[in-house]
Amino acid sequence: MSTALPEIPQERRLVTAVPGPKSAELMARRKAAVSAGVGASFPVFVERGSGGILLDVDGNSIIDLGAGIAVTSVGVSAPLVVEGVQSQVEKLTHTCFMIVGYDSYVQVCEKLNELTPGTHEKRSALFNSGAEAVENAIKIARAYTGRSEIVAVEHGYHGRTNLTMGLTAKNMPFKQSFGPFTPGIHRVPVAYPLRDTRSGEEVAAAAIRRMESEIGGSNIAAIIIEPILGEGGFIVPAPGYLPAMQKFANDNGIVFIADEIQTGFARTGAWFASEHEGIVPDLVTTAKGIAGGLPLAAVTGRADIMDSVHVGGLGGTYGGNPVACAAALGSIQTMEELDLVNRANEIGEILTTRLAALAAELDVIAEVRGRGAMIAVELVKPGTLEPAGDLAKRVAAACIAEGVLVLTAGTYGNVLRFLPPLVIEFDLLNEGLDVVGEVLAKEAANL
Ligand code: PLZ
Repeated sequence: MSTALPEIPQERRLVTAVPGPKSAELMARRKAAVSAGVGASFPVFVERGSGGILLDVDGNSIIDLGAGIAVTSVGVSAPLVVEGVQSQVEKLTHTCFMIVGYDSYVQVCEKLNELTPGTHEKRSALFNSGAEAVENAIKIARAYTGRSEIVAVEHGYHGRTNLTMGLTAKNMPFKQSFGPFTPGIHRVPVAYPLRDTRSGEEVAAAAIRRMESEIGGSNIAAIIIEPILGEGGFIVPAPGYLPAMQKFANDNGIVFIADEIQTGFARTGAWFASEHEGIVPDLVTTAKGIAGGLPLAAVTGRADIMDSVHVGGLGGTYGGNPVACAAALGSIQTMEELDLVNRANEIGEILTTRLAALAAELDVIAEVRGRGAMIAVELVKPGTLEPAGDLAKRVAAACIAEGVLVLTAGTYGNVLRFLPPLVIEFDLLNEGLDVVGEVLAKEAANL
């Protein structure tokens, strides 16, 4: 089935200022119709996309270095995702899987059980959003252990629902004025190499001392950690931290949950980021890259844990919707056929080489870090570790005006993060990085 739309050339091309007049008009309508509580990183509206390009409503071709926050790893409207969705939507839009089944739900679970770390027997359950997957992972861990307490880490991000806000570390904009949060959540240190010179093992030991003294290992149902902390600023915990935390969990009958919602599905140059440190989590949460832009999320894990919940305890009207499942199967097939795991590593090479060269010239870059196609630079006031959050914001705003979309992140808002679609052409990626380099040099000079 063909959409008959002309192909979008893979080139940066500006035909108006960005934002152009049509985007400006839509921004005005948005202001009158949409809650002010829903933010907008950029005042731009987009009509189409493909590969590494987003085409805005004014006809500008913008290089996409964000992939909708690590979602469209196979590109926006990837052919196999479009085909899968189109044929599915004609046949069956919904049954509610808890009422009567359809095979694509089972296929997605089979694929998740196969691809997530570890060869043990696994089960999966499907949901709509990352936050919902995290909520369910916590429900499952509590049911399995019969315990209540949950441990999350500093700089962690897990969502915007009440439980997941509680797990999320950063106050603004995620938690401010939305409390109180659910009880039973504790936060322990994470190894943040740039800002903490201790080894991964030392930070884990401090976290473990805290858990033992303040909570008691036997009261903890789950420890939840992102193997690379996404919204927190692409913090790669110092080596040894994750294995030590997992060992403590295993030794104490605690369910170890890896939140791979941002890091999963080929993004970091492995199917899952846990693999980089040989971690085999008890449960893994996934979303974002799983379905090429359709809303789908999952919890996958040890069969005995996943099956410990009473029948009917997990579900929801739309979880694992057939159209979203068809998109996931198209997205996963694309990743396999195009070997996007390997491509993420190639993209990572380009990103780290180019950004390291920039860091050698610009003393506002304190660190280049990340894995695969999940790379960031942390910006500081020169000669200090004082975060330069305004600079990151100004760079992102100036980049979009030049036709390059770059996202910010970080507890202090001072991180530029690069999450290009994994299908982006290397020339286009390099052109995007040329622009970022020029803009950063110019803005840093005005610090
Ligand atoms: N866990 C690790 O990265 C979503 C949030 C954007 P949802 N991250 C992007 C924003 O400002 O809301 C995320 C994540 C990790 C959970 C989530 C939550 O996933 O699909 O946004 O609910």
